[in-house]
Amino acid sequence: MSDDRKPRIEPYTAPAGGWGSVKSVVEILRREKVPVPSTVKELWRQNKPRGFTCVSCAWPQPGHPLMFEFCENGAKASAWELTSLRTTPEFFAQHTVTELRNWSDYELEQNGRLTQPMRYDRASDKYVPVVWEEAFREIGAELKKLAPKSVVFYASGRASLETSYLYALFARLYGNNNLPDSSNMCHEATGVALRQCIGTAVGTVVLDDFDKTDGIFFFGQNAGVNSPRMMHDLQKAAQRGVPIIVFNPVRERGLERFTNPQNPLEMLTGRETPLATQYHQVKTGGDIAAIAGLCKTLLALDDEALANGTPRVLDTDFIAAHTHGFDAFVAWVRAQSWDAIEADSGLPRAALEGAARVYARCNAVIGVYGMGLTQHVLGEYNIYMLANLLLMRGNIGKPGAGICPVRGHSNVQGQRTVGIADDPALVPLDRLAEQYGFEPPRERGLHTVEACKGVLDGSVHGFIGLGGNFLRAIPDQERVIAAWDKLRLTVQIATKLNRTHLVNGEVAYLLPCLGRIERVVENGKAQVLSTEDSTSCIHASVGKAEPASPDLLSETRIVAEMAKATLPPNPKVPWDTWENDYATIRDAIEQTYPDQFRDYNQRMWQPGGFHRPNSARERIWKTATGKANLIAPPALVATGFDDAPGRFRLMTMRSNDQFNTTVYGYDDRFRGIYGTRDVVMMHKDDIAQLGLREGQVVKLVSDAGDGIAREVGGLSVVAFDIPRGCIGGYYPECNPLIPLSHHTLFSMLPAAKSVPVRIVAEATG
Ligand SMILES: Nc1nc2c(c(=O)[nH]1)N[C@H]1C(S)=C(S)[C@@H](COP(=O)(O)OP(=O)(O)OC[C@H]3O[C@@H](n4cnc5c(=O)[nH]c(N)nc54)[C@H](O)[C@@H]3O)O[C@H]1N2
Ligand SMILES: Nc1nc2c(c(=O)[nH]1)N[C@H]1C(S)=C(S)[C@@H](COP(=O)(O)OP(=O)(O)OC[C@H]3O[C@@H](n4cnc5c(=O)[nH]c(N)nc54)[C@H](O)[C@@H]3O)O[C@H]1N2
Ligand SMILES: [Mo]
Repeated sequence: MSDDRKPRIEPYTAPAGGWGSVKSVVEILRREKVPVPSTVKELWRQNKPRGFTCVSCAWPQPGHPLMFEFCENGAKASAWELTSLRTTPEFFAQHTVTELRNWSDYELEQNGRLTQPMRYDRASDKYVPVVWEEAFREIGAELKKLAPKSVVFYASGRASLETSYLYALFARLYGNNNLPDSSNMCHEATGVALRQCIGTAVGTVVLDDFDKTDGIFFFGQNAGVNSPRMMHDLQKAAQRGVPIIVFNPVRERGLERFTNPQNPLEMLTGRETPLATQYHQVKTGGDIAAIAGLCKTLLALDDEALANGTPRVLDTDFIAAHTHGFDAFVAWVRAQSWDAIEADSGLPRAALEGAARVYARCNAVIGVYGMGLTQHVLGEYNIYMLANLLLMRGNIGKPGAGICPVRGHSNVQGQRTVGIADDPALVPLDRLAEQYGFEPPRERGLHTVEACKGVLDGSVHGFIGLGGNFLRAIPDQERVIAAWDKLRLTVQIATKLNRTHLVNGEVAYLLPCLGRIERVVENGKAQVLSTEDSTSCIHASVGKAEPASPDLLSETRIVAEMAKATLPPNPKVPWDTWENDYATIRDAIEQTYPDQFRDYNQRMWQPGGFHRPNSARERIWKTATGKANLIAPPALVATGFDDAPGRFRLMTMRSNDQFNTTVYGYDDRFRGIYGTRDVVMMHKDDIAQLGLREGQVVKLVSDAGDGIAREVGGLSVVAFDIPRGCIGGYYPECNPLIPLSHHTLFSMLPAAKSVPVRIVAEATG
């Protein structure tokens, strides 16, 4: 496995997509030992009406899909789930949990799908098989003994709307709002910031807007890797001559040029579409300054237009009718000097003026963003700034324009829609109270960072994980792991073994579930699930593949059974009906959210799904002021710490060969890094200045100044095209370097894209 890897650094010259993509898919099909014909049959059904929603990213399904509506990374994610490899009770009999902790993330998951419910036996330090009934009985008995406020119900963003609704209801009936989710590490800043400035928690763009836009501004999102189906929409736009302006510290190949692997002519002729018309390598954490430069230029162009009597550059009608805080924001922009903007963005004034001129020429602009904006201490202000830029020219609430956060997990947005939220203000508690005849908890629950703190201070006693790899995804993981075995109860619902399952509470269960591609039959009837994508479209997802093992249960049934074993009977909460007929769960969801889910059971079959109402799209602003708010930031730099000699801004990145903590392989093809993830990417002048050389082994040491020692060693120095003072390392390997306290100001989202570190040469060099 990992042993025969030969690390190699070599620039990648090909476009994103193309033959490299095909090769990479063939490689994973081989490694997962999947029968190719049946896998191709499944891939054919991916993202189609009556097919299944891809388990990888949350990019929408078009109403008229391509023949194969999937991408390289979607195919990898499907192969990962359809694998013929199995992690059986025999496997667990052969390995102690302590021994498995020495396996890499790759090796653990590469071992294949879990097949049977398992219970951790502390005496032998092994997982032993258990029957489902007994597992549910003991979990229920344990939960009844624990204080409800001390139990955490975590969700990774993959489980369906149906399962998520039941899960959130279970937590509330049990007695808490402790519903942290992967969104707390991802786009929570989006929810908080967009509610403040435009009065919705989600983006305003739908797929159709990409056909109508005449400018795309792209901040900190790596579409070629993390939402590759979006490349088709970007390619179409580029071919129409739409300018695509990118702000990213790193030159991501997927944003530069693309060959569509599904277009035979392009593949055979090697034709590629250039994508970014301008590429600005902003400093990590420099987007507030960069956008301030764009806004400052717009004001200057508008001043000129006023003086010359030519058409205004600002959309003054929109600003007057729809916005609040415009004058204060303008005063702030005018007060920022070009010197400061250039220094803090790392971009020359002329480059920012050039980008702003393109923006001023476009009638309808989409602002796209991802983790490059959210995962900073001033993450919410990054988003306010992008919204400010869009609002200056009325680019929200008109065709072809809007703000487009690209969500992460395939149903992460949907989980929040149906109640997975630590903030009860986001949930119609009164309606739940009436529907189910109980008094829901009204106080805030724990989000991810607080849940970790609760484990550290001993106030959390139980943890249920609906998917995910919590202990690998969080910051400061070594500290949290060290406290984890004080928990009384840990329950993990999962498809594959990961590191989180190897750190257990006193009573610990590993419950294997069906994946989304697999057939779900309940009460003799095939069941359907549904999900919500990045553009708020909700569609059915039909799994048809043969389950990985006859002993797997659906996530929906697992949640319902745990709830039944824990809660007193309540005739208004029909768990039995729900787990036997998922359409009745959708009826319950519709009853809780009648405006959002009208005719749910019918409309989810519409090709492309049905769109949830979005007030900002209609220029109705559900904010405190009743208007769209322009909000000025407190600083030009989003990092939340000062630069200092020897201190670097570390951004933790995803490779092209992973899905979050799932490592598919060790090649980051587009970045030219092969066979290893143990690297630190640095500007060549920084390497020289520190007296290091390429290939030298170093360690990164936390420079958070909080007195806690954190380091990650064994990293080879790679010379990389990245701004000076900024360095890159991989997530999750670098997570031990992120202090739990290093998070956004309002949403407590770990600031994984600018972490203060120092670089220290290791003796072995
Ligand atoms: N194949 C695959 N698909 C995925 C995932 C995966 O791991 N693999 N993960 C899923 C999930 S949960 C999520 S949230 C999304 C994540 O998808 P993205 O939002 O694309 O997340 P990242 O790759 O972490 O970082 C995005 C980009 O931000 C840039 N960046 C870093 N710092 C800054 C900065 O300060 N400013 C700017 N402008 N850019 C910056 C990085 O160079 C990188 O290109 O993808 C989802 N889809
Ligand atoms: N340093 C750093 N840290 C980060 C980030 C970063 O950019 N940098 N990104 C953050 C982001 S955006 C996110 S979303 C989080 C991700 O955090 P999580 O969502 O917790 O992690 P994943 O890696 O997506 O979870 C992978 C596991 O999910 C399980 N799984 C897969 N499919 C299914 C299924 O269908 N059902 C069930 N029940 N289980 C399943 C498998 O067991 C697999 O091992 O990490 C965050 N952490
Ligand atoms: Mo995410």
